[in-house]
Amino acid sequence: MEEKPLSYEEAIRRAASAIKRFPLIDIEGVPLMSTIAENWKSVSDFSPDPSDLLIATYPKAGTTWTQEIVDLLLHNGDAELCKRAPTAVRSPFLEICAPPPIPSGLDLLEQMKPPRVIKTHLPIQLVPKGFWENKCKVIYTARNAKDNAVSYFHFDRMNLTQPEPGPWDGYINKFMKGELGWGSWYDHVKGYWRERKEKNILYLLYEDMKENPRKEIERIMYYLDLSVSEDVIERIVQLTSFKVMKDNPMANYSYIPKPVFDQSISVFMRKGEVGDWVNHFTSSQSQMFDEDYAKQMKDVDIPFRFSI
Ligand code: PPS
Repeated sequence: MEEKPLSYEEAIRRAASAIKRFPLIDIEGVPLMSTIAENWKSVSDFSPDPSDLLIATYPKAGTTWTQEIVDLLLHNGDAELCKRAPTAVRSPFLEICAPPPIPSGLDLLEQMKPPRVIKTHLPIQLVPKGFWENKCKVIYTARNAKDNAVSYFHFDRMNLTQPEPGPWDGYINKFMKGELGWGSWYDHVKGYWRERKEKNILYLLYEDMKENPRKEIERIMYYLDLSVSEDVIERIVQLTSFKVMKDNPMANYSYIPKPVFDQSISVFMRKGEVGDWVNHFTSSQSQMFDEDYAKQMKDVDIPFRFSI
């Protein structure tokens, strides 16, 4: 008798005992989870179809939110259809590799027919060349550095595949030095910003999405050459609000078992706010961060906002 393929959730449950806090390994100057680094060649050789869409972000910048908006736009706001599978299956994470039987991002992509929506946290210089050669559309979402660091800190506490975050004070330093998984936030946001015009990248800011979701959803719609009605846009605004996504089991990562994401430590859909950093940075930490930020960002003018 033929065995039924494992569901994604069940595969993760079966691999849970092999999960650990994987160390980071340097790939071309960028620290990546060892499981990714060990499979780097197959990731780097990935050849997308020209119709594939890439959603690129630094971790915790609003990836899942952007993925949900795109899925709903592609399905004319059909909420039920967009609950057909968890985010990670609907829109696979290109470079992720985990112990078997968990399918890697590449495994999931292989089973799908283009056009596919693909997630990556890779900095622009590590994105497989095929995306540029095939002129794939790319949406980049960036979030202000302080909120991004806070969100990443809480995520690293509960994501038991990531290195121990250690105390917040030291974590800020690791963030500033680019020692966290996927490397420097500064290089990441600058890399995509500099190439956005030449490579036709739609560059979004989390703070703009929060302030005026309708406007940013429309920008995504135009970029994707889609046309949905006003009512559908309004529905997508509602369906992708923090509150609704937090309760959506296909978008809130509640399907990841506790040995991988221990959401009793911190939930994936934590706060979803702009400006939560004020509850974490002391005034001296904030000053030190601002001084370093001014140096690291002096050569670009990306309109980040730390409050709205
Ligand atoms: S990941 O693991 O890198 O894919 O995480 P990512 O999805 O990029 O980031 C998670 C943070 O985004 C918040 N989030 C949202 N904010 C506002 N509205 C919506 N709909 C939304 N969905 C996810 C999520 O709560 C995490 O931020 P924090 O600040 O930790 O709450």
